[in-house]
This record gives sequence, C-alpha cells and structure tokens, in this order.
Amino acid sequence: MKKIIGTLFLLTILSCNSSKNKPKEENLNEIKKPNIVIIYLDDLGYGDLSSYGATELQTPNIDALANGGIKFTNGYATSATCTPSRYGMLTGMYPWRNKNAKILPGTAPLLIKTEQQTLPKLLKNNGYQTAIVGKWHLGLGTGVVDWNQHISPGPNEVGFDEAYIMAATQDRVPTVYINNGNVVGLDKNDPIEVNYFENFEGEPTAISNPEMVTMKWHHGHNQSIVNGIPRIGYMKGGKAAKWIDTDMADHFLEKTQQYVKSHKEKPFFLYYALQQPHVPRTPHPRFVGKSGMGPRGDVILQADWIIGEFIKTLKDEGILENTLVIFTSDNGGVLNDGYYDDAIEKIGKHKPNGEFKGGKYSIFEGGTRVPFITYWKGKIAPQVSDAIVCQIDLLASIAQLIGTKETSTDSENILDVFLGTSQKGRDHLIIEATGKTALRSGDWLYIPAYEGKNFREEVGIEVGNFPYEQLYNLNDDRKQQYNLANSNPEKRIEMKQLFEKLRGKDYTVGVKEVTFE
Ligand code: NG6
Ligand code: CA
Repeated sequence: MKKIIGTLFLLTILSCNSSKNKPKEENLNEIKKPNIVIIYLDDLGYGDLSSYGATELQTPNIDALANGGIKFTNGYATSATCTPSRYGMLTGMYPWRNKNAKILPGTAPLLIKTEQQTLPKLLKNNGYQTAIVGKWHLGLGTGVVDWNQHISPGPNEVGFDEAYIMAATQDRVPTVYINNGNVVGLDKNDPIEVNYFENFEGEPTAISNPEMVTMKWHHGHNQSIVNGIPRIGYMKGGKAAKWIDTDMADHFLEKTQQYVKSHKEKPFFLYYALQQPHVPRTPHPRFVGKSGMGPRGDVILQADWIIGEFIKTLKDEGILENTLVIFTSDNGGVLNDGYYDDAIEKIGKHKPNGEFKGGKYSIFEGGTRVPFITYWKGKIAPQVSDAIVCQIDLLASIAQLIGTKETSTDSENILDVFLGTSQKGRDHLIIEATGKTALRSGDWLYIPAYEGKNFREEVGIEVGNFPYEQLYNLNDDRKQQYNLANSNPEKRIEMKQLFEKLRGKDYTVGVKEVTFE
C-alpha cells in the first residue's frame, strides 16, 4: 500500500512538473526524469554541520538542503573508510563481499568489475548523461598504470560518460587531475612515475628533506613532497600537471558548474565527490582563519560555500526543481589523520561526530553514521526522518525513481523513504570498519568479538574492537555507553544469529589489523 502511495505521489509530482514545463511530446520521457546529483563529502562527521547540531561552525548552505528536504538522523555510509563506502554506494553491493574493498593506494587497479552493475550504468542505460567530478579512490587500470598514456579502465568503463577526477586521495600520489583517463596538463617531456614501495633516486621526501615541508606529518605522509605537503607514495615528474591544493575545491566546483550548464537540456546524473575535509586540509586563502578552528573548520566552511554556489547554479540554470540532490559523506570525522594541522588544538567545543562514539575507522556509530540529506525543491516535503537508510540503497531506490527495477544487489528499494512519503527504512544493515562488520537491526547494534586494539593512539579514536561481544540499544543509548551483551542474552543471541545469517559465519576471515606507521 505504501509503495502504491509512493508511486502515486511520484507520478503526481512528475506530472505536475511536466505540465509546468509544457514539454513537447517527443521530449516528454526525458523531461519526466529528474536530474540526480550526489554531493559526497570526504570524512565529514555527523556533528560537523549546524543543521546536525554543530554550534561552533555555521554551514548555512548545507543547512538549507537539510531544512528544505529530508534530514536523516539514521543515515549510514556502508563503511568507516572511503573506498569501501564508495564501492557500496556505486555498486549497491556490500563492500565486505569484495575482499579488495579497502583503502586503496593510488596505484591500485580498478576495484569495480567492468561487467558489474553500477549506479551510473543504470542511469546511462536509462537515457541519462552521467558524470563524476572529484575524488575517485576506486582504483584505475588493471595492474601497472602508465600515467603518461590513456588510463583505462576507470570511471568511464563503469558507467560515467565524463570523469574529471583525482585518482585516490588528496594525500596520495599521483597529485594530478585525470580527465576521461588522461592526466590534465601533462608535459610529455616530463613523464610521471609513481611507486608506493620505493622512492626514485634523488627525489626529496619528508624524511630526506624536512626543510622542504610546510605541513608537518604526524604519522605516515612522509614520502614525496608536493606543494610543501608530504604525501603517501612516491612520485616523479609531471611538474606542470600537479594540482594546486588550495585551488582544488574551486577547481572541482568550476567543473561541475560547466557540466551542469552544458548538460542541462537532458537528464543527467552527477556524482560530485568533494575532497573536503579529508587531509591535507588546504583551504583557499579566502577561507583561512574563518572558522577559528584551524584548517579543518576552514575547509568545512569552504565546502559549505562551494555547495551554495553549486545549488545556485542549478537554480540559475532553471533546473533546481527538476533535480534530486542527495548530500552525504563517505565516513565519519577524524581530527588527526596524519598531519599536524591544529585540528585537535583548535577544536574547542566542536564535536565532529556529534554525540556518537568513535569516528573514521570505527565500528562505533561515529564511523558510519553520517549526515544524509535528500532535497528536491517543491517535491520533497521538509522533514526529519529517523528511518534507517544507507547509501547502498540509492541504486535500487533510484532505479524505482526512473521506472525500472534493480534487485540483484544488496541495495534495497526505499524510494518512498528517500522522498519522504514513508518512514519505514531498512530493517537491518551491516556496517563495516576496516574489515570488521557489525549488525544494526531496529534500535539495536551488535558487534561481534574481534581481536585488536580498541583505541588507536595515532588518530585518537576508539575503533570498537573488544575480545567480547557488544550489544547496544541505540535508541536509549546513543553514546554506546552500556554494553547489554551480558544483561540481555536473548537479544544478543537473536542479533548474532541474524548477523551470521546475513554475513556468514566466517566473518573474521581476511579481517586484518589496520596499522598506521
Ligand atoms: C590512511 C591514511 C589517512 C587517510 C586514509 C584514507 C596513513 C597513516 N593514514 O591510511 O591519512 O589517507 O588512509 O582515508 O597513511 S579515506 O577517507 O580515503 O578512507
Ligand atoms: Ca573518507
């Protein structure tokens, strides 16, 4: 019944929309399909937005989406790190089904199989133009990549018509933009070489030449130096192609604005993957010092401004009312992720992950519970939703939105929830943090016993490993302070059984300790 109401609602809004635009008959199908934009932040925590409770940072542009759309309070990334979350969102498959879905080096091969179903492929096959601008971090090529030739397979081979990306992360080499498989601005006489195991002879690193470093490394991040920032991995050559860190956010914004302007005549899907507030945090000079919280706060303010500009572009181009905007983040927040950048010293009262325990890398809620907003001007009624939703569900839900079905993955069709006509989200969800998995079902969270340390000194985060089972009621105990595994054995056993049914009994196989240098 709810499905029927949802579908009726959608048909009504689509027909309202099309009658308002008075489309020509032959354009009817295309105009009926809304544009879809996913704005995806990197390491933005649940508590980093004023609409999600931050008092020390003001994020008015993102708040406008949260307040004008659906603000989900139980919205999840699949994972507490980047690569697996992006893999889950784009393929609709739980990342723990793919043993290689873990934080990838810049030289990793493409993680998504070219024959695999993906969100951009689904949309492309249904008449959409598709594009990614921003962070990729899902591998490129099939083994050894020659960065001086056309790089393939990559995003273009898994469904994106257009791909303007950075290969991995802002802290990993190669520090260049790649446009549809070609390094932007490459001088063929200065070829790029990349290696994650050994340095190139004579190339400076943060260890050999600490005087060249302007942002000090704390753990890891002591290899090649680019723009004074020491990175993960070694890189040689490509001088003219290297990005300017402080310009990156504006650069990606410009690319998305150009894309919107030149593709607005037909429906498009744009995956806009901002690099902020991941390390190294490099605000443009006009945002430096604006937050009083150091670079981490500054880049959040910059990202908020950028998103405001992007939404303004949709508006100015007259397509805001025909665009579904989804805003979320790939994992929870972290303060010290490898550089000394005042994130800890200047944090004050701010809580990047709100009241949730843990953060990035953590199986506690701070790792995967993230801001999650759906916004569709004039179509989605503003509201707060406590339904459990996950980024993995976008595939099947968007399939429904465009009038098709997608049932072959872990993705659940909860379109009604994303459009706000139902509050009934997922019954259960498996979340993941650096290979370790846990079960959310209803109000409950079950974490099996795992080996390894709970507290990661380097990042200052409790990741949730204990040699005994944990059971929390997230409704009564949002901070995960009371482990009820012993006092409520019935629930624990019920959760464990469901977990093992969904996940399989060999869930510790292949789970390795993540170590930081
Ligand atoms: C870790 C990096 C961290 C960050 C992370 C990936 C070290 C010591 N730490 O290995 O700085 O780059 O990988 O972050 O190298 S993610 O958001 O892309 O998952
Ligand atoms: Ca991330």
